[in-house]
Amino acid sequence: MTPTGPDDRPTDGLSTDGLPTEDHPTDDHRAGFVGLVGRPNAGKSTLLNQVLGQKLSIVSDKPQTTRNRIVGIHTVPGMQAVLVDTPGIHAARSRLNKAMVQVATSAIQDVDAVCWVIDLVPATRAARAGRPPLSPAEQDVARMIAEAEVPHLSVALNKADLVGKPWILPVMAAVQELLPQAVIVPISALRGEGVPELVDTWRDQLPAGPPMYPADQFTEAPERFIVAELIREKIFHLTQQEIPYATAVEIELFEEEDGGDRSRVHIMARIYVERDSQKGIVIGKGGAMLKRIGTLARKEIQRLLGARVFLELHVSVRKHWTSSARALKELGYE
Ligand SMILES: Nc1nc2c(ncn2[C@@H]2O[C@H](COP(=O)(O)OP(=O)(O)OP(=O)(O)O)[C@@H](O)[C@H]2O)c(=O)[nH]1
Ligand SMILES: [Mg+2]
Repeated sequence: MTPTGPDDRPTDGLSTDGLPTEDHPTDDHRAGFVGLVGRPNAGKSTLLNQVLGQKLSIVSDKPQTTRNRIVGIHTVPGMQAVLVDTPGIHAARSRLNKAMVQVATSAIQDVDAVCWVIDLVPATRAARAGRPPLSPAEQDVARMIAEAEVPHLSVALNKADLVGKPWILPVMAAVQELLPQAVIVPISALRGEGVPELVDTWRDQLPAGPPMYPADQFTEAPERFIVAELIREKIFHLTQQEIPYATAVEIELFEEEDGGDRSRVHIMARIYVERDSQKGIVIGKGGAMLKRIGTLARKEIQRLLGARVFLELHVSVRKHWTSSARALKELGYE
């Protein structure tokens, strides 16, 4: 006998004929966008890379490393979480920095769930000293999130590997007080601890729906963009003071040789700085600095492309590019 009455309707999302009903999808596959936001240097890009299990977004120990919205696609059975890495939220003065913060604030509006990444190191240090764990700058981020009325919120208390466990509790309490709806997860984005729990939280928060990207696609970012970023990362690692912040990288040539079978890729990139003195530093004595940047970048680009890479770097001065609307547009920042 087949059940037909309203009371014995199957509850597994299937109609009696086994086809999906409109309000009960056949499976509970989840798909949607998770925006990673927070202060500069909190570990957002490290978290993105850890979840993807591969390097997509560049990372450095200097703040304001990420300048663009970078999409990483995490596909597992039952879920596709499209992670949106964003620049750190900070008090911005230059046109470049304002554009960066704009990227982050608009990402908050555009996603299904927000994950606020907090660096536990300064937060626990403040707690130990009897001060409020969240700095005024972190509280500004909380306010921004609260005002955006985001549908779902998780908070990743990051760098847990660097702090004493008992001191995480006052930070949790401070976050919970500001944002009672937040699901708080202590993690180490670097080592991966707590990250599966965080991903489970996202799964619960994302809407039901089919995947939006093919399962083998891990990003929306073009290869050229990632290549330019990898070069910029080496400049962040190898130079100091204002140099990283005065630098942009543009790919001028990206040519697959040998009939496009990817056995060798010829890349020409131009590094822009704002002043002659900066150009001298980036090139270095006898070209030594540029050579170091090139050697380190080439290794990672080869890994990314799975091909031998011939990398040519040039350095040019482009005065005041960080404040020029036209330059920012051309360099992909506005
Ligand atoms: N020990 C430790 N270091 C971490 C962890 N997560 C990130 N870091 C380090 O923190 C620094 C900043 O990491 P990023 O991932 O670049 O931070 P971000 O939030 O993307 O920074 P911006 O792009 O500048 O906004 C790097 O030196 C990372 O190696 C962690 O869990 N533990
Ligand atoms: Mg970053």
